[in-house]
Amino acid sequence: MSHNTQKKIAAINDISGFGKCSMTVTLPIVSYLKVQCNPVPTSIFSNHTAYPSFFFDDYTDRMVPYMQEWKKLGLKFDGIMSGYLGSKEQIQMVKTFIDEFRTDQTIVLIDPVMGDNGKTYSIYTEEMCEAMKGLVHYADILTPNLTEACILTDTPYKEEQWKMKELVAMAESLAGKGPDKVVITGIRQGDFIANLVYEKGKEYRILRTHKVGTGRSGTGDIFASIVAADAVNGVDFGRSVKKASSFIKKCIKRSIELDIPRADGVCFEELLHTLKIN
Ligand code: PXL
Repeated sequence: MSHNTQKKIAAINDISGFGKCSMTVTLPIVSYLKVQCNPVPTSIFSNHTAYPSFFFDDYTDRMVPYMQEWKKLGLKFDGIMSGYLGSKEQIQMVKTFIDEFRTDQTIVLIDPVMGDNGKTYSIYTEEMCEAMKGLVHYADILTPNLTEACILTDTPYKEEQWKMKELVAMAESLAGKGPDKVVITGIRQGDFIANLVYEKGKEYRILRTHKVGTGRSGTGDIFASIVAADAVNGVDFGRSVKKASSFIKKCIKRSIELDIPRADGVCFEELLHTLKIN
């Protein structure tokens, strides 16, 4: 018997008590997709940082002893994923975790959560953006939104009018740093939202869905959670991207019906049962 018989993903992320995002999204979604989800908390927030005020407790210095216990248990992970990281030290901690726990079989997904709509999130500094560039080298799968892809490749941000050539150049530049698979999400194209899917050795693809409503908090975390669990389950990358974006679209529609404020994220619980395992 071993602790490593069931598929599992170590999820390095914060816990935000309110405003559905990060760990509170990843845990249920990864579990629903039949993969054990093992949280590595980076910090605890009363609510995420898009609200005008929040309480924040940094967990960075507790992360090493936490990991050491997992080492003692001999835990091995099919996947390691990271999301929102609140300091440059936490970004370093993710590197340490990957160095300690990655095996030949481990798929590492880095969601370089840094900002949206052309702006960085409130506590994100220039120094952290630089540190995040270093973390890209550790990824097998990278899931930046358009803003994050621009920051990571030093490309000026613009809202629309992206030429395919420019988007592919960003994806290629990011893949050049290590990841085999890159998806740039949230590209506005008129009434559509597009994702650029880039896989080394394959033709790039642009996958579009009809835009509904406006952007909402936590949707990037839902996206990354589905893609990470699917990757561990052996689901084709393009299929997984399609599945994640159509699920998010349904969640946004339902959240509009229920009149949920944008910052509160999406009511994915209502629709989790519609998510396909493969
Ligand atoms: O959804 C990304 C995210 C996660 N965690 C915290 C955040 C954000 C985005 O604002 O503030 C604490």
